Amino acid sequence: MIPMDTIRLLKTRLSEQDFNKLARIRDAKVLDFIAQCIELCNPDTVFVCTDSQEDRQYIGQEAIRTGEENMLAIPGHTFHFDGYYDQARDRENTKFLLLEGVNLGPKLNSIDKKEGLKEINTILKDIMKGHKLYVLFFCLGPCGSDFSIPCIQLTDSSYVAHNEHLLYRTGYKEFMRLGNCDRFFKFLHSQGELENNVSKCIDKRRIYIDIEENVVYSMNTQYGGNTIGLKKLAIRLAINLASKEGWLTEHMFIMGVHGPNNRVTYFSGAFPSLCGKTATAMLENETIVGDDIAYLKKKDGLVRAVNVEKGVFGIIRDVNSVDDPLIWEALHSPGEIIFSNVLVTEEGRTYWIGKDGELPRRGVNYSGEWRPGKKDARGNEIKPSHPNARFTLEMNLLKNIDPEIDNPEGVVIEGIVYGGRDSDTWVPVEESLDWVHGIITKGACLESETTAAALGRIGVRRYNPMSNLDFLSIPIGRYIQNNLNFGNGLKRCPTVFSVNYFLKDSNGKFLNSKSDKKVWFKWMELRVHKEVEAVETPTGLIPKYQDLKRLFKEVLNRDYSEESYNRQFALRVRENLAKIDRMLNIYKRKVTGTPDILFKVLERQKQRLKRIEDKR
Ligand code: SPV
Ligand code: MN
Repeated sequence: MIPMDTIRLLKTRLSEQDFNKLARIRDAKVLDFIAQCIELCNPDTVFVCTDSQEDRQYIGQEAIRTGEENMLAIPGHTFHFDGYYDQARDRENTKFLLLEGVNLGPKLNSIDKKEGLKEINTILKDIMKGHKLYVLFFCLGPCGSDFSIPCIQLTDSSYVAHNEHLLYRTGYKEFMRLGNCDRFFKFLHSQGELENNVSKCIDKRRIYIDIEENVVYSMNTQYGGNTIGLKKLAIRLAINLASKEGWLTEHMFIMGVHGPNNRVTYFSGAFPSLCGKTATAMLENETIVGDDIAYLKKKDGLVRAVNVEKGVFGIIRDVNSVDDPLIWEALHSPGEIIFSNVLVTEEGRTYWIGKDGELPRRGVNYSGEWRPGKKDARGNEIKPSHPNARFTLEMNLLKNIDPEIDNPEGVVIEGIVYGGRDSDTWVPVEESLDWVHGIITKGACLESETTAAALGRIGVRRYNPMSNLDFLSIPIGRYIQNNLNFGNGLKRCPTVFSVNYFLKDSNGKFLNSKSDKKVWFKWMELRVHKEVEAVETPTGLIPKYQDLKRLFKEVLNRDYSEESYNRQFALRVRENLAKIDRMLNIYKRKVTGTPDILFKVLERQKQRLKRIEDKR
């Protein structure tokens, strides 16, 4: 039964047409949530978006009408700017609303639920005055799949709504089909007061997550990572839900690696932001299922995974015609694409750091009018585009889209890869000794030198287990244990690997070129099927020189010298020992509920490394 108050409120605040659209969803919880949000945020008007092409087009038109997006020269392309201080995920103001007595451990940011709700209710009061509220329904994962989670997004930003239409499957019909179901996520977003079309009250930027109620509130921000509910807000809710239900939500791409005789082997891979995750999922001659978030479930003794998205919100920096030919082509062809925080010229062309061609002599970017050499208030140069500038597109604009992307059963995952930005410790590619060794020494010990994707200092080594630290909504120890347990009882357990694209020599020069990763993936594909041998080292199994020499020739038509191999694959004993000490320190002191096995596996690896050190 839907309470009369809810009906009454919706009837007074919505047009007849929009009310009728909502009324077809006969779910009291859905309607109550919408009614409460309308009452609190007080928008001028409400638009209810169904799955129809017409409604979808309306959202795109709204983004232009409101000025949140503007058109570029290529048909279908638009651009958007976030505020100068709103260019990345805001870790500090992203918090879990926790009931008294609930503790997620010291590394996870939280606030007492009562206090937090009071704070955001004050901020949200009347926040949508003068704005239109868009009510949107989506589905995380393919519709009609048991992987999938229906979601409601309420936002007063047509830019956020437009992004979500490119990134997610629409879910209005899914909500109608499911009727009264308890298992859905809710997102409320307001960009707040605007000045020159960007959120003005950055000091009141908050992203508060309620894992009991499966709802996330986001306000006074526009940057996608803070606002696109189904992306990094949903991942936090899904990690908690997966933990309760016995599956995994991972910050992972999914790709098909093409082996001999037309064999396709699916890999998933976790990399912190700006460490080559999208570039890997987009490798030439391979196929992409997803580039950011995967749900993994065990079915009939196999690991199956779906991409929860259908589009890419990718980093545009350094996208160029040589390293990223497929993205490059899409970005230069007509089609619905949103560019955020790039440089735009008078002629409606775009430019970003690392793009082919000449730097324009003037343009507009997230800092306003821009010319080369422009400085910020502290005297630092403002680059033409922000390092975290992005593009949003639907994956059907990409030529390498994998045919299984919408398979409701997902794809079978046979390899899992962990990679971070590491200048001096890990070798370029390495297989773990077994599942537990892989989850612990590669996944749980993932570190990365910081980048521009989150606010804060750049270039500092940060611990980031499974590249999921920013999104964990359960204690880290439990999350590691869930990953360990996931390997139990499988008929075919995925092989766990690490990669490192960022190894440097003592002069700070990269030891690998960007294209080398193509070879590492072909090698891993062969290893999954045990078709090449490997060399055992104290940290795992590395390629044999002869196999890489052959693969470099076959894949890249390049000679690969033994000298390069020796430099790249040398065991860095001191650095590996130092890393183990850093990890032991974190897991002993800063993590609650670390599984005992983690200490044992790391101690054993330490002993193996020490024996080598003693011999040297
Ligand atoms: C990431 O930073 O990992 C992204 C972009 O995928 S964001 O949406 O900001 O999280
Ligand atoms: Mn991501």
